[in-house]
Amino acid sequence: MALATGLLPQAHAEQAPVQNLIVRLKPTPEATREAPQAARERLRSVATSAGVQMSDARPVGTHHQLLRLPAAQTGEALDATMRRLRLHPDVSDVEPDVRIKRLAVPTDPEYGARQWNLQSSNQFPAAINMPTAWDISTGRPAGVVAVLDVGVRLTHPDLAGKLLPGYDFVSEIEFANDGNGRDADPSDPGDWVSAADKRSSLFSTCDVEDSSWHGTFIAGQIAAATNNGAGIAGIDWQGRILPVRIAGKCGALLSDLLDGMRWAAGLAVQGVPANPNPARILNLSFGGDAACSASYQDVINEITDAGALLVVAAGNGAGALARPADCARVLAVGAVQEDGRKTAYSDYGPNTGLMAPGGTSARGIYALDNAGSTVPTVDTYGLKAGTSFSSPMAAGVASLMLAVNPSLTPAQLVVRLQDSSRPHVAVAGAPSCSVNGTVACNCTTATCGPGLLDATAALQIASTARAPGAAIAPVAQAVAGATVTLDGRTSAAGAGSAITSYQWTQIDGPTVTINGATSAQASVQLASSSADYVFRLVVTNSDGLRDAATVNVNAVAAGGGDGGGGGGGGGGGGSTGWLWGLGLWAVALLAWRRQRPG
Ligand SMILES: [Ca+2]
Ligand SMILES: [Ca+2]
Ligand SMILES: [Ca+2]
Repeated sequence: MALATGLLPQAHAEQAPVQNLIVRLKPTPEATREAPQAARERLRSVATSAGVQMSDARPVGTHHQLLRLPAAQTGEALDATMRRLRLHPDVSDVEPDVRIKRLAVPTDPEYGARQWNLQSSNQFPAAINMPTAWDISTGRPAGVVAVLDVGVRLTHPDLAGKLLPGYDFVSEIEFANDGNGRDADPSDPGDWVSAADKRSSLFSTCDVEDSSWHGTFIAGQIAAATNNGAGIAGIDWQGRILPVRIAGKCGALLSDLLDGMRWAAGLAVQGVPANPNPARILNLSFGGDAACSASYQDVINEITDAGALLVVAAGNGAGALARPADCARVLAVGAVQEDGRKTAYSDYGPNTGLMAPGGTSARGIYALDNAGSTVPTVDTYGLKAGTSFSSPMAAGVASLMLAVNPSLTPAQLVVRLQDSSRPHVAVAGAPSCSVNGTVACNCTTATCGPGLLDATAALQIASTARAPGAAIAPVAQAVAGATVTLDGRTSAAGAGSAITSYQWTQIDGPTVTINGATSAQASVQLASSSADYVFRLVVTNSDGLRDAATVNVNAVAAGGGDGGGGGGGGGGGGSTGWLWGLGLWAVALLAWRRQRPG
């Protein structure tokens, strides 16, 4: 008792001067309830006999009194005063009256003034409730969030100590703008496209624009140096950013992007040294107009299986989700404005993973910037709006969830972020998003997915033992055309709970019918040709909590095992494959523009 109350605050006492001590006297034998005046006089005589000067006293609660010293004390003097009191036979316990700081409120000067999106949803309906989330966790030093973007200004003072060695995957020198192809320096040299650039055939399809400093901005949103008395607060105070440069002028090449994603998650990329700091969370605030492609989904499957969650921007076209936001197993984040309505620009749809603040021109998101319109100059701060800046908020919160519970899988992170989301806000008089998506509108789950990102609620359920654990038995290599059993019977219900439903869905591969899609065990008859499939199981327990797991099924055609037939087919497709590659390259340049506010 006295040990706990005496020792812990003493550490604080050494840091700040203390003028009051909170003292409890042992009860007098004759009276159970001592009058305040009598208690005060007894405290005075105790203090005098203990050799401690008391200038005043008043009751604190029912059993304690506040003993005011004539002057504030610190360090050894304070320890000695407390020890003398504690040794007095009439004293039950003593502790210093320290100032309790809310450690969870960052000291960064722009936090209160500009980072409305991190604050209480009581104040701003769209805000993500960071202050009470930071009371639960401020992250862990081992946390790694990859920012796949145009690179980062590594010298920005509000990123000091927050960056891991990254890599530059931009392979085409003309677009890379740093004088070489892939290299170990992911710093952002600027991604501007000038009018003169646009007159050349190489850049003729690009937009003329100033450098965006898009990756620096996002890195700061997720993990700016916090409590450093400068600039902004990051969401993850302890974790670090892995800068992965995948775009230069005019956007990213799809192949560079996919290689960058694999490397960020710790997977091998030919010709590139292994990444010693694999990220568990990847933020990708890039999008395009095409639907999710096979190569994209394959890489997403690989990195998800490796334990990394890909968090992506929904897109700024005020329409349906496109890749990567429409790919399976990603968390696609759309943008709401301060009052909780969907922004006029945000893409949306029922497959939106979450909504989070994206800002508007009237009230933007504030983070790190650079003053240069072409090459970098002074490191600064600035405002932006777009789904590009909604996604990093979810990525930062997911990183904090891993600090609370490092065993969470990507699927578990998504489910818990969604289960903890706040309901959409209905602003009186605003149109419904299902009627008109090109103005700010009221979301429903049918138009904008499960709800609004809530950091506090997400961290509260990050570690709950009451959540179920979905588990699927691995499927050994299957034969095309065969019937395969999907076995989720080892799924756990969670403490004190029972599994109330199973739901199997297919998320990749040729479409097949799932028999028993709501049972613990399901089965599918595979297509007759070789194919790779991914199936997903969501279990819900009697507490209404969910968990998800996925299983890969790789089916080969019977009789194709000697490689003869398969090899011939591959060779025949070679020339068209090469042409397809060129086509992708062109599509990549056209479609893989950085998402900008609409
Ligand atoms: Ca380079
Ligand atoms: Ca470089
Ligand atoms: Ca700061």
